[in-house]
Amino acid sequence: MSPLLCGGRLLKLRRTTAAMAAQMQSYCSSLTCGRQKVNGVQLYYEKAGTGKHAVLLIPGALGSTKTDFQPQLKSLNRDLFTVVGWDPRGYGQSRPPDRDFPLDFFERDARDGVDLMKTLGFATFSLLGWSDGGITALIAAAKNPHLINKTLVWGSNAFVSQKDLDIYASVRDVSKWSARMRAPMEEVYGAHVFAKTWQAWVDGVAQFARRPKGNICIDLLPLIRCPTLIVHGEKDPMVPSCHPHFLLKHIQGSRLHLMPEGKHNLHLRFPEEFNKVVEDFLQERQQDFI
Ligand code: TYC
Repeated sequence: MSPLLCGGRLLKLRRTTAAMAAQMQSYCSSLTCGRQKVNGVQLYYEKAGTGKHAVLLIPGALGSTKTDFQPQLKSLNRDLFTVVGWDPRGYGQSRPPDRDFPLDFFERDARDGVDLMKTLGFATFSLLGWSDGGITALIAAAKNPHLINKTLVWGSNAFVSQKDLDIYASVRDVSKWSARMRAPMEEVYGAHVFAKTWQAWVDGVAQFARRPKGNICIDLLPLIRCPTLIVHGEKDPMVPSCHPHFLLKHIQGSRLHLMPEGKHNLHLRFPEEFNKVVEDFLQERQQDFI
């Protein structure tokens, strides 16, 4: 092998490494993470992009920005949006405190999320909430109409029925889950804390079934005034399709977008399709949303 060829290879290698470093730098320079004290707790968050339109991502039960939203933080348009993912109190890296589930835990998460965004300096913003995070988003939108531009929820419900109770009971014992399903949560919490906190969550949401109509946030739905998109996976085994249809009926001017192949985690399984739905919805002019 001639020294020239060898040198050429070296140069190419150096260039590739430099290009990768530049790419990494641009990814990291617009992705920051930190902790912010809000309502007496330190909340962990990650922020991507520098766009004018601020967006808060709200994770599902026991979820966190790391487990639930990496494809969104990585790929949603960074020139158009500033995307903030956070770990609600007691979840992910917002521990301590240990998580508990009093009857007002969704309201508490809604207040924390809104106050986090205010503390980070955003005057108005949109909400993207998955599953439990969608419930939190609906409550936050209803209670803060002057702050929230748009709301998008998926895999969410406004009440708990007997059918939901049966599904909760079937997933309460995490030792019956597949190792693949448990792994991301066990990595965050450790096996023991995960199992215990998940059972506490199941018992926490089951409390709503004792209320009239299994009410979580039914009364708040008519107060939502911002454009609202409900996304649902037609193959979601956790959240029966009566739930998105109920939200559609009770949220004024809302729309339903069905993903035929989507299950509960449709945004992780089909990130490109999902992110496109999000970007199109967030960019729509308010007056075009009917
Ligand atoms: N709401 C849960 C979440 O936030 C998902 C879930 C729904 C779990 C129904 C169990 O029976 C269930 N990820």
